Amino acid sequence: MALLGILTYPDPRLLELSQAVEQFDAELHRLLDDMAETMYQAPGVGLAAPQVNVHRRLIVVDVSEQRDALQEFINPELVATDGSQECEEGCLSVPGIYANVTRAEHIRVRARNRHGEAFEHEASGLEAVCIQHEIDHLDGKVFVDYLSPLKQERIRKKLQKQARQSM
Ligand code: GNR
Ligand code: NI
Repeated sequence: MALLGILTYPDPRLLELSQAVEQFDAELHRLLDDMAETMYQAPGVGLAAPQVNVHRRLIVVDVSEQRDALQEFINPELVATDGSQECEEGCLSVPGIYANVTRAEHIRVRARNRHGEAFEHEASGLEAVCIQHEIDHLDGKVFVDYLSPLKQERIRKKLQKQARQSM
């Protein structure tokens, strides 16, 4: 297994639209394993492939206390949503920034597992927030996009400055 590098906002590669996974092969399994290791090491509750510069539609999620309930979703799609909730979100690609975002409270996701088998899964609360946050990454979107233009500009400047100082 290997730790993968995580892209940082406002890297333009985070804006790319990810493409569907078509091959459920050993290379995919290695990527999923490496993404899980990277998520646990960070630590984060989810990770989407484009954050590690792989522009394919796969995400890993673990919102459990014990960090022992890994979920993998390949080509995930929201097939139903209900209600709304506000949650303070963070993102491994937007380090040190936290802001409230409103999303659906309950969701139903359709996806494939690592063997290519289709399944559906229902989620609520933080798990639902996390899955919506990860699917956004697949569409080139980060939580900062939901904030006011002024807040977006402040975050962009702050992270650009940090990136310069770490060179
Ligand atoms: O680790 C993460 N925590 C988090 C907290 C609130 C809402 C969403 C998240 S996802 C984030 C990991 C990440 O950046 N995934 O893309
Ligand atoms: Ni994120």
